[in-house]
Parts: sequence; structure tokens; C-alpha cells
Amino acid sequence: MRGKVQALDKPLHTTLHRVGCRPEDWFRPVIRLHRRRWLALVPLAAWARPARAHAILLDSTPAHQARVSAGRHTLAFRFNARIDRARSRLTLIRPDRSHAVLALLPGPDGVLSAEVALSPGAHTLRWQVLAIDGHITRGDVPFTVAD
Ligand SMILES: [Cu+2]
Repeated sequence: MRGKVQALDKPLHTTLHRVGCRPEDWFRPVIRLHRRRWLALVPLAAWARPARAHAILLDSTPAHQARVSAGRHTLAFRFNARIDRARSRLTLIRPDRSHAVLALLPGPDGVLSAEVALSPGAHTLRWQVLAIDGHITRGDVPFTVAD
């Protein structure tokens, strides 16, 4: 990012040298150039943001407030960014409030999945992930296992 900003500064200096010394000559072009330079930075900023973003949950199985049947399930949490799997975890909070940190299955970047046997009652899946930008995000997905 820094390299690209410096590259954008170069044409401004080159143009300043070419315009000359009379203030009325170079004052207007400079303002115009500054405006153009800021406009040029807008797409760069838009492009840079997603690559640096911390992880946001895009969707999950089970979904928020879903109702699922009892038995074995593959849980999956999909995020908008690449995540550090070794420093991310899924915790199942059972109806009796006991916590179980789930073993993660291998899978694509940005997806955390685990297999678990579910018995009836209100559950919560707590996800905590470390994104490649170094930021930790977390959240809860409550769901119900039907009788
Ligand atoms: Cu972040």
C-alpha cells in the first residue's frame, strides 16, 4: 500500500516542476491534481480493505436459531476471510451449560467444521477465530435440537 501511494505522488511533483513559478499558474492545477490523487486512492482503499478484514461469519450449519434433529451432525462455519485454524475454535455449549471444545475437521480456508453427536435441548455454538490480519472475532449461534 505504501509503495503505491508513493508512486501516485510522483506525477504530482513532475507536473509542479513543469507548470512554472507564477503562483496563478500552478495554484489551480495543484488543487485539481490533489483532488484527482484522492480519487485515485479510493479504489485502492476499497481493494485493500477486504484483504485485511478480520473474519465475519457469513453463514453456518446449523443456522442462527435453527431447529435440527438429534443425532450426528457436521457443523460448518463459513467466514469472509482466511483464518488461522490452529488459533481458532468451536465450542459447543450443551443444555446443561457444559462446554466442549470441538475437534476441527480439515477443510478449505475460511471454513471451520466439526462433527458432533447432538441430544435434544437448547444449544449454542461459540466460534472464535483469528483472521490473517491478526484480529480475533467471536460470536454465538444458538440452536435447538428437537426431541
Ligand atoms: Cu481485523
